Amino acid sequence: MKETATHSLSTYLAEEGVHVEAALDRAVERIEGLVPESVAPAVAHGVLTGGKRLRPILFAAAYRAAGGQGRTAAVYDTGVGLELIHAYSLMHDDLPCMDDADLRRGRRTTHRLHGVDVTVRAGAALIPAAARQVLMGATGLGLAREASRGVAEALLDAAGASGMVGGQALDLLGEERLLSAEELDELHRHKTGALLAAACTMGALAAEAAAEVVEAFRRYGERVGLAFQVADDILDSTATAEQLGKEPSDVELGKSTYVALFGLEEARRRGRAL
Ligand code: GRG
Repeated sequence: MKETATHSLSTYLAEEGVHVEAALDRAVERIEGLVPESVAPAVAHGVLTGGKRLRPILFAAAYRAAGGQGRTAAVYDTGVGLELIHAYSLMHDDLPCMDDADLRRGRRTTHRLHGVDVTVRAGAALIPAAARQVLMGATGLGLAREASRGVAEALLDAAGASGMVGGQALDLLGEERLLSAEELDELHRHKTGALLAAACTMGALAAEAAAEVVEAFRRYGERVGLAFQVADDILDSTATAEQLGKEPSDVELGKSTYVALFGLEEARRRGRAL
């Protein structure tokens, strides 16, 4: 039973992933035409080199579950706005002034290949490009201007100081100090959870679902976001750099993790409960 569920999940992710990659190719081609030639290769590297593509897949799943009937290409053109923000956040998170990482998704990080200056610019260019991407995708879904704007606002709120950027600031301030459970939840609700929750909220908004349905999707996304972070911490403490495709690990960076705080078994229990 377990194997069947795992198998069907990986098949589902692979099938949805094909649509994500196609939409990202379209998005990157558009962005490459807007940024200086010197920055374009770093944009392509940061966005197109792998990743699970969870956020646009969650967006599409929420959109359909909330009754959305738009064309698949337009659904993913909208959803990859989330992935553009995610990509910039990873490119900047890996910079020497933050995690100073060599390896991401099993490959050299964007700044190690293209340089710090270019990577800062490429990441920054992705932020307005993501907002444009959502507005364009939502128009393709047939949404009126006001509804499209609502979907884009949900992304920008989740990406900004009241969401992911705020969480990253808490993370940087909390380095080398063991955070309390409340502080750790607060950090991850923003840093990782905000974008995952936004994927679900945006899907329901794009499907023009009723306000209470949108709220239910938001709450679901928030729990998925925290569960995701607990799982990420468990992997961080149990897998090798090679298996993770990431170096340095959070433990090596001296960051607080759910495993450091609760131990492996309790972290697993909390992840399952979420
Ligand atoms: C300077 C304060 C300040 C903010 C800048 C850099 C930044 C904004 C935010 C960083 C946010 C960050 C790195 C969040 C990490 C979230 C996370 C768990 C990433 C891993 O996600 P996966 O597993 O990655 O979905 P893949 O590789 O599958 O795409």
